[in-house]
Amino acid sequence: MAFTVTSPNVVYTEKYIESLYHYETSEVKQHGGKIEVIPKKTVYTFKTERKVPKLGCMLVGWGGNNGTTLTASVLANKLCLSWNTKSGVMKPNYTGSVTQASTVSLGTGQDGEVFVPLKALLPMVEPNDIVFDGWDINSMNIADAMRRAEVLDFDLQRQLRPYLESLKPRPSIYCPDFIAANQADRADNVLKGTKKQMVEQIRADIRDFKAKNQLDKVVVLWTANTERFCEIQAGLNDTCEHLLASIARNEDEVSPSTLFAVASILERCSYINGSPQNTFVPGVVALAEKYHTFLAGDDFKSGQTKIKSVLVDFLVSAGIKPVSIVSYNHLGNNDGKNLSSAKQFRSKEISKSNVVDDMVESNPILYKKGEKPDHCVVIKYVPYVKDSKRAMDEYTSEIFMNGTNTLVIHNTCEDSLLAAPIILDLIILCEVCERIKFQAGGDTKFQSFNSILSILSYLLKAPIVPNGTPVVNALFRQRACIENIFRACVGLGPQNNMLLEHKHS
Ligand code: NAI
Ligand code: DG6
Repeated sequence: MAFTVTSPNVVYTEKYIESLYHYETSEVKQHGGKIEVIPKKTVYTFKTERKVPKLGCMLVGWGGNNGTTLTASVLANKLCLSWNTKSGVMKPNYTGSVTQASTVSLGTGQDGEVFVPLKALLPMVEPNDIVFDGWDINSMNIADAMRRAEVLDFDLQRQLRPYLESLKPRPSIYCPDFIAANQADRADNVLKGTKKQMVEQIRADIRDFKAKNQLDKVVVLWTANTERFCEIQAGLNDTCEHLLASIARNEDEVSPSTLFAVASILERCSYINGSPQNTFVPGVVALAEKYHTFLAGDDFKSGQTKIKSVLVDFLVSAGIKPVSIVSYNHLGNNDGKNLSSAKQFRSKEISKSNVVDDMVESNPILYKKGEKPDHCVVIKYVPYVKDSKRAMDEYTSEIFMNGTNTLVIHNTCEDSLLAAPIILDLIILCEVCERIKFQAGGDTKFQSFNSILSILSYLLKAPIVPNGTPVVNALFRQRACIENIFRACVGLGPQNNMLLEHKHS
């Protein structure tokens, strides 16, 4: 599926793909009720390293449903296993991964439009080559934890067991106050000592993993329990100096996830937050900027929210006005158990609730300034359904001549089978971004993307963005951002869907 671009603006050297790219945007000025638009062009040079590194990923919460499902599924793919079910023999795949299972159009050839996998746009790490490791406050090995998750078919588990039995999560940082009290009985694999000592241990773990597996790079990703929000206070976590001093003083309000982020940054590893809590306090962001490492978060966008970020975009951009969105869901896995506690539910409620803001604000014809649809999010813990989450959504909209339209969606799915390919995409896309450098306009030096890697927003419910950057939640705008930036890296213009070449008479 490899392709080359033939253009005076693109050079393939042994080490890099270099492209000269004309970025077109517009500056908008508003004065006295008038809007003036000034088209702008900036010349960018992109330089992407071609060598794909040997990549390791360390999962915080490795023994959970997501961690075990991902590790086991990648292994099943790598070993090309097949397994029996009541519906027949199954084979592993990467369905649900935007890098592995979705395509992009390169243009039209003699036989029509040519599509390649998104992963073919730039050299990317193959999922089967990623080495996994991680931490968990629970000591269960990955084979037993996979069984506890009850996500994968028994015959597949049986075949994977010999490979997974020897994988044991490293002891982790446990501060009971940050996750639900109902998680206490899992905590039998915890680090002792001060917060500073624990950060040092996590750093040592990263170095140990890297050395033992001869890895070029490690990405660290939080897929552990949702924590409560931590407080942001001047002197505590508002600057990197204050945050490091707070860790040295063993301050209670520094959360385990923040400690993991700090350890990762200090080891120059990108850190991804798959849960909703506010790990990225200002001190963490400042530290990442200081050490030029990437941060991405918050909270995997897997099911109900992904649909919301398509449906509301469709409605609002069709000139229809959603006025009430009610999102109810129940699930019976350990994530649901943790979220049955008020403070942890509140973190999730916040990340699930802001996802339509940009779409609503984009349409002042439908919404007055500050007006929002009613938006209610409910999560209930029902142990019997285990990982098979049920999500029920009701969208009520105002239509033509004050009519009403109500859409109801019922979505049943194993939560971890939605999340695992998203985790994979986050890791793979984050890594390729580490190899992209660019020079804009008259810049003399090449630079990396901003430490807050907003290009990964597509995969995240509440994307964090650099200060002053618009937050985009609309799913296809987010996907277009990934595709068009990667196209720019190989000297191709953005996908504009104009098809002008077919509109001549
Ligand atoms: P899980 O509860 O099965 O796994 C979490 C694991 O983290 C558990 O094994 C637990 O022992 C461990 N853990 C808790 N605190 C820890 C710490 N400080 N250090 C290391 N390990 C720790 O949950 P699941 O289903 O795997 O989800 C993981 C996270 O991903 C949750 O926060 C969830 O809200 C989030 N998420 C999941 C989505 C999905 O579709 N599955 C989508 C969006 C977010
Ligand atoms: C219940 O909402 C539990 C959560 O962890 C979700 O499963 C997860 O955040 C996925 O949410 P969504 O909205 O993307 O389906």
